[in-house]
Amino acid sequence: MKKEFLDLGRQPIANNFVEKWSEDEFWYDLKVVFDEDTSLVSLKDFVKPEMMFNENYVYNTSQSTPMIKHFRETANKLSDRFNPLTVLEIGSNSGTFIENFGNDYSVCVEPCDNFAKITGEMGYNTYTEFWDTELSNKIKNTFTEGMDLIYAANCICHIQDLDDCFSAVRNLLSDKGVFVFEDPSLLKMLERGSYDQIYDEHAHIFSVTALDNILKRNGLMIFDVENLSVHGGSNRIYVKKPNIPSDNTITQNYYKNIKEEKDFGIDNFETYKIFAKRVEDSRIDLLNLIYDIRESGGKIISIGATSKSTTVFNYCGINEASIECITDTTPEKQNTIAPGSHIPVVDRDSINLNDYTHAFLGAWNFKELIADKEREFVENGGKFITHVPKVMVFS
Ligand code: JHZ
Repeated sequence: MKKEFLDLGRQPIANNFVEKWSEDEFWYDLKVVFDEDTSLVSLKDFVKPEMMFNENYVYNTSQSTPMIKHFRETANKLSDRFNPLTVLEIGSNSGTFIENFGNDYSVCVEPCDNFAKITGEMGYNTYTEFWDTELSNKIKNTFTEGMDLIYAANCICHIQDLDDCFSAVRNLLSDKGVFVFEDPSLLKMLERGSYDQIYDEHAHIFSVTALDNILKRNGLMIFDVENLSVHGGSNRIYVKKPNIPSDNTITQNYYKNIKEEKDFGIDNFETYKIFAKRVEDSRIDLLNLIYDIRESGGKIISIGATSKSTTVFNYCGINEASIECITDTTPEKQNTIAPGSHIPVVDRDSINLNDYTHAFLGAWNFKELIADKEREFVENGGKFITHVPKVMVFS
């Protein structure tokens, strides 16, 4: 039984950064539901995957130095712990994880042609397709023993049909195989009020509790959970087939996470109603703050043209009249307009930050890094704005 608790209004495709406005910009209703049976939080209406993940997809993990380090460390950790011979990555993007493994026994799955081309050129066997049972069967024709490690980062929560996704994983895991995936944490989102984790690509926001329920019904079990700081708080979930001999007994971390979520009320619809009220308050606070800054002659810029900021700007009705432009380090996002809000996106090096009094952190998850890079802005009296965990100004 799915119950709606949040309406974030009409929204465009979160990563559809285009050069100029077009009349056929796509809009959909961004509403969020809670499933009483599994405790899964999902979008009420999904956007067709091909509309989001195609040859124009702009989010590139190689553009983020902290994420390159994150994936190198993750690859080393998983190699040391599981010593996999065969590795498959679902949603391999520009190859920042898989490049840490040799290409003889590694497979990439990536539906966005622009990124599939990159890992293909790096010598990895790349399937330019969406992950599903059919593809899993196809790969099994070549890798008959199955894969020792199936990994995915910020990808499984993009997959709308989780039952098909997990049975495809089960089908392709070798006997000693592990499935490891990481996505933003629902608990962290609820604690931090970071409603901007919700956008078209995130078909679901995962709790360990909901994953536990859905994996179990697909013949898989969680044996470990790690809490990560990336992307504003993520969980890394370790999964295997039950009854398969393995050194991986269920860890205390698994029980700790389930208990923390239970204590927070992750399985209780009331929790989501409280969150929805907080989101509404956040919107009012942000609009009031922007109004006050503009009234007193301030000028606002935004840093990081993120998927998250697409949700914030369109939910709050923020446009160029309030925030003059957005800077982003990704070349493909520069000299475009942001989805829906149409705020221009520019190269950081093309503007003087000191021309602005305030900088909104669209990439609040990189707050420390950005504050460190932009010390001069603060020294000259500049201030940052964030809405996480609440709307505030700081320097
Ligand atoms: P960042 C992406 O969301 C999309 P986004 C995706 N759907 C997903 O699931 C999540 O990640 C987890 C720029 N930047 O990582 C680079 C600067 O300009 O928060 C990026 O464009 N200056 C896969 O889009 C953006 O900000 C900087 O100093 O919300 C950050 O995007 C830094 C550090 C970043 O993900």
